[in-house]
Amino acid sequence: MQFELMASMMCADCGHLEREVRDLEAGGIDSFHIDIMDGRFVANFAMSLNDMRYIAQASSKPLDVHLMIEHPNNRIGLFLENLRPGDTVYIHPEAEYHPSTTLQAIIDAGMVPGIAINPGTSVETITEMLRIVKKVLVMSVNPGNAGQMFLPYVGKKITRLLAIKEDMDFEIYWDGACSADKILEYAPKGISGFVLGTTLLFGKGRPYGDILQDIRELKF
Ligand code: S6P
Ligand code: MG
Repeated sequence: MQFELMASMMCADCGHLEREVRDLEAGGIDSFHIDIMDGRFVANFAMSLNDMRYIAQASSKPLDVHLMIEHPNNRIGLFLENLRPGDTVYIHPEAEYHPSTTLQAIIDAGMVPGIAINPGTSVETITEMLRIVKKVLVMSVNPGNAGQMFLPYVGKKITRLLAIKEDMDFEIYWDGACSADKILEYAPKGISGFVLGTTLLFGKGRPYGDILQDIRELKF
């Protein structure tokens, strides 16, 4: 079964960020998920522009930048100028007056455009954006924190997105409380990748490579 695994770097040991990046890369992670928060769109501060820059330099793997900031268009250049073509940038349409303008800036810079959608955001309100994005990051927890419980009502929205993804040409990614049983259930249905945080990858007292190998060897 083909699917991508992304490491949620806000869950990593930030006192040893270089080692964390190295160990995750050696362990076979596909990309680094960077949660940028401004304390306004969400009531938390996670990673910063500097953390993102540092990880971009420390690794050759793609970055998956999840902007949980108000009005990302005001600052989008700061992020884009520090990324490589092919890195993904997700904005929250709920946080922007003109999300399609911001998405166009991401496309023009050569990055992969994505939207991250909150549990309470319906497919109807984002349908037009599905025509221009390549990736949809479905939040299965409310944004702002790691270590939360999966919100089961998000499952219905995932089913609806899976039904239209081929026609509208986008891929679906999972963010929040990702467990092995969710990968077993949703990878065969067509979810392209999963963000791994405290639920499955970090703070387990096991090498990342062993955990990632166990996930790759799940019996579908
Ligand atoms: C939440 C953020 C996520 C979390 C991730 C953590 O606002 O966007 O990327 O870091 O969900 O994973 P877990 O397994 O601790 O929920
Ligand atoms: Mg995230």
